[in-house]
Amino acid sequence: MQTQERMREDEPAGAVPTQETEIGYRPSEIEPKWQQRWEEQGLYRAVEDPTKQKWYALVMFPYTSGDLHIGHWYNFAPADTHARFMRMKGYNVLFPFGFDAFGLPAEEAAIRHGIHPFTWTNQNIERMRRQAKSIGGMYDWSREIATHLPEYYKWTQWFFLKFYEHGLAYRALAPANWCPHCQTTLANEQVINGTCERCHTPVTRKMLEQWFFRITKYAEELLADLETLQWPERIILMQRNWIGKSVGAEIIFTAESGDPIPVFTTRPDTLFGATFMVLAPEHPLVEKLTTPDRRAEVQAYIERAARETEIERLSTEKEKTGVFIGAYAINPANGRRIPIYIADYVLLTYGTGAIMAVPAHDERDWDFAKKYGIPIIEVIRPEGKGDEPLTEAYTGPGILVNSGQFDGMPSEEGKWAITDWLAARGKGRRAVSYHMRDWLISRQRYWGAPIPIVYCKKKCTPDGIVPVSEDQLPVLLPEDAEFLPTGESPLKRHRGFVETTCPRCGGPAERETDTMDTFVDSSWYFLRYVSPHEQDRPFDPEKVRYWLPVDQYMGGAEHAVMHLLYARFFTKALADMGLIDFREPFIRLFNQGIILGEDGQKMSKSRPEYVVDPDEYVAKYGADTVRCFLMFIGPWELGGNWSSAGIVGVWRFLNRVWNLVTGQAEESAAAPQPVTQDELRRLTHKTIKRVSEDIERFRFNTMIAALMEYVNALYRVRSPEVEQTPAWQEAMDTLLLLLAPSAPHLAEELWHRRGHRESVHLQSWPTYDPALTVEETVTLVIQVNGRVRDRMEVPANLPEEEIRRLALERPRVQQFTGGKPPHNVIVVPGRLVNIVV
Ligand code: ANZ
Ligand code: ZN
Repeated sequence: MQTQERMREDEPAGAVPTQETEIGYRPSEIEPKWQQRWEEQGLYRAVEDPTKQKWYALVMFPYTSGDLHIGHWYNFAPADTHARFMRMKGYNVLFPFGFDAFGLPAEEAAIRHGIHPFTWTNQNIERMRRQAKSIGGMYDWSREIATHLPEYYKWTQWFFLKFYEHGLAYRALAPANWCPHCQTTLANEQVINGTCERCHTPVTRKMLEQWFFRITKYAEELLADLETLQWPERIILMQRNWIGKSVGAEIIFTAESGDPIPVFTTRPDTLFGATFMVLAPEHPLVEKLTTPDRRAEVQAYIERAARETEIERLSTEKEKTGVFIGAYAINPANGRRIPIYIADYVLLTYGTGAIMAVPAHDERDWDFAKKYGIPIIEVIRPEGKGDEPLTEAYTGPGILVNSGQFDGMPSEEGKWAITDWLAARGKGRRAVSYHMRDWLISRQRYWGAPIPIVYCKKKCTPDGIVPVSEDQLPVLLPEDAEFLPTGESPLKRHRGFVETTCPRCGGPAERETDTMDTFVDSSWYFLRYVSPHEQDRPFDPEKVRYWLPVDQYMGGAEHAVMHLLYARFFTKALADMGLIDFREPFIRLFNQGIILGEDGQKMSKSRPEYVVDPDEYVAKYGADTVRCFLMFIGPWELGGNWSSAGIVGVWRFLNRVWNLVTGQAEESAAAPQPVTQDELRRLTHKTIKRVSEDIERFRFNTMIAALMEYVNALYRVRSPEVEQTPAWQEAMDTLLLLLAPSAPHLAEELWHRRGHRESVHLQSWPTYDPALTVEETVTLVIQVNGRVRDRMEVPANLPEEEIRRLALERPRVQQFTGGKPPHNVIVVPGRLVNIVV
């Protein structure tokens, strides 16, 4: 192979193809050949170069589930095309690849097949790497990372220690989302409509000592900086809603026992109408305030609520239930004595876990008050309403009534007047509340990075929590652990792992046995890529300064509020620690759509006949065809249906390119259309313009369509004479350059066959001459039976057939032909059309 290649490289540019070209387009031969050669030449290795503008393009690294499926391809192939384009545009492009390798599926597969998660994961990586290479992407494989390797998770643990040191990691007893099937806790973000995002089992709550990351500290900045991102509007909206900022007041009620009970409300204007209070069943004051006669009933209710799923608790359909705890509180506005209840519709984890209930102006409170016979006092009256009793809660704005000195004030003004009045008396303040909760990161499962904490038995720190010292990292995950799910971490039963000594006092200690949520691993992987082999630090700060932030991130919309929010939080936290000097990781984000099955339905394992295996198509048509077909299928953000007929069309197109460039195209039956060099150059330059603009805007489908039109036009004008012209030679080279990002192997092979020595992927993106791209038009005179009847303006290069069709369709012409088929139509290019009837 190599000697043959060298011979060909000695040929002059544009040389007549040699006998080797007789074999036709065979991707199965050229694709592996070029992949190997590119790798040997280190063609895609990214090196810092301060003289060049950098471009960090990133695809979301795949989870090591076993196979690269068509959805991965749909992310990776167009992303690669864009990255290649940027490189040809002169950017210094970093385009790395890696594997997200910890997590539950590995553990489940291990249990099912009796294979160790480590083995299972490594086998999958082998396989997926091979598949990823078959795409022909310009990945810099020297930078590959995998999150389950000690060399990687050492730094995940190091970041945990940094977070702990800076008060951003803490341990707390908290009601955790608990999936009874997966036997582990879940982050709020992993609970979808009250069910586990993995197995869809309804999630329950369990009080557990858990590790949290204090993401709420960044709630405001995470919200505000959304404005600076070039992200899909939909994702920004989802993050904004997830963070869920509410503006209102914190108001301090006082129990008769003297205990203050702060509440969060968005409606301080309704304070005079608060006729009862509700605490979350898990609220710490419940135990203290409940009177002995109410204790049994209260206890039973608490137990019932704990068994309820989130769905049941939040359901608006569900009848409101609650229990009076026997205690009363004082409304700070009017001194009124109001009863305290517990009810499951108040959540411990929002606001202060307690509410002032205003039945006249809140629907839930209304239902509750009706059911338990609690007074309803109207305090907001809409314009024009009299003092007749309410028939339902009025939740809109209005004028304050029954509100002492605030009567007559508009409710919006009343909100702040009442809050400021309370604040002056030490009974409240303006407050905001965020729906986002701190990120629960501990998992009671085996296959994750161990949390680097020990519990000192002598309690040499106040809480007995001692971080592992940095030089003891990584805390290795023992390979010989039993990993059956029991609800406790499998590491708990591994004595060799658990028993250790305290890094501080040297006394006996036990290790934390929970592992970290895999989203911790993926919150910083984009930093690791810039210096993946660093042994003594997570990354080289100089290289980070050069490459980061990521210029273009590309992946699925399913990560809207988990990965994308966590990575933003990590970035801000690291910036505050002085480790990096930017505060947003991903400047631009693109979410590709979904590839559906041939029948327009989602591909799923339950209908294997509709699941497309990309490997099969690569074997049949080559990666270039699969790449181009995926791009051609529809707008990238929308996706489309797989079509086995459609892919054949794209396969034919690439064959036409092959035959055209190698000179193997068959003579067409029709005579070639006459073309001047100028016209040919116009065609070429217009195509450059279209293709450039389309790739820039991720409009891959119209980009491929433009190339197809270009090839069709070239076929039409091709003749032995035209093929000798410089304009044709320009067209051939341009075609290959424009095709290089999309069909990298084919373009490379043909580029070399045309006698170029250097890789097509090292060439500059072609530029167009604007003067050649303006549309030229001519005015044609239309005659019917020799008499001028009409005129029309058409593009100068419009084919004769088109001119004929347009002329016959014109109403003026039809008047004179009576719509009858003409006897003859004569076209004099650039001048006139004569219709004979
Ligand atoms: C009194 C009030 C009167 C309220 C009224 C509303 C209407 P958002 O917009 O979601 O922030 N609330 C506060 N903490 C809660 C908790 N832990 N569980 C359940 N509900 C809670 O909602 C804020 C409102 O939700 C708060 O304002 C509070 O009810 C309730 F006419 O306070 B409001
Ligand atoms: Zn100790």
